[in-house]
Amino acid sequence: MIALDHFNHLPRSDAQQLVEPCVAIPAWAEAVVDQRPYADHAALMAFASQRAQEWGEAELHQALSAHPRIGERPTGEQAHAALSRQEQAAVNQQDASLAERLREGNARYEAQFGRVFLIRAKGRSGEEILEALTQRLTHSEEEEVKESLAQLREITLLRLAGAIGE
Ligand code: 2AL
Repeated sequence: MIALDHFNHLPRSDAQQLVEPCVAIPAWAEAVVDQRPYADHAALMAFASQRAQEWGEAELHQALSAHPRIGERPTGEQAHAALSRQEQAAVNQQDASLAERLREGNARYEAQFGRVFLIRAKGRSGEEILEALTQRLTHSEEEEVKESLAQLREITLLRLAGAIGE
């Protein structure tokens, strides 16, 4: 985590490297970097959130490349892989029944909506995630795009707040 004042003064490419793992939407990361300097942390978060409100279905598809399935913790060294592992820390990997139900749920979701099930995992247990997945299978496509984008915004802003402090 670096301080906002430090972020404000980083060379553009360094600032970009810091923000990129928050979400695989380059236009958003560029906008957040180019809006520097921020007067305070709240201004950073407000701008980042405002730009995230502009996302639609195209951005959702773009972003999913950096979000592995729930239950499939990435082993890679990339910054977003490490973040994803931390976010899924409360999903019990020793529970074989949970792992199987998540695998089945993910497969049903992907068959229905044609993309990976996305949820802000931080602070949620595996059972809570499974419950949300089951409920979301009852959604229409339109409701589900809206819900997935809301979850993507939460993940992104949590990652940003974890990367850049007060
Ligand atoms: C993720 C992820 O990588 N982090 C998170 O909160 N959720 N993935 C997902 N498919 O929902």
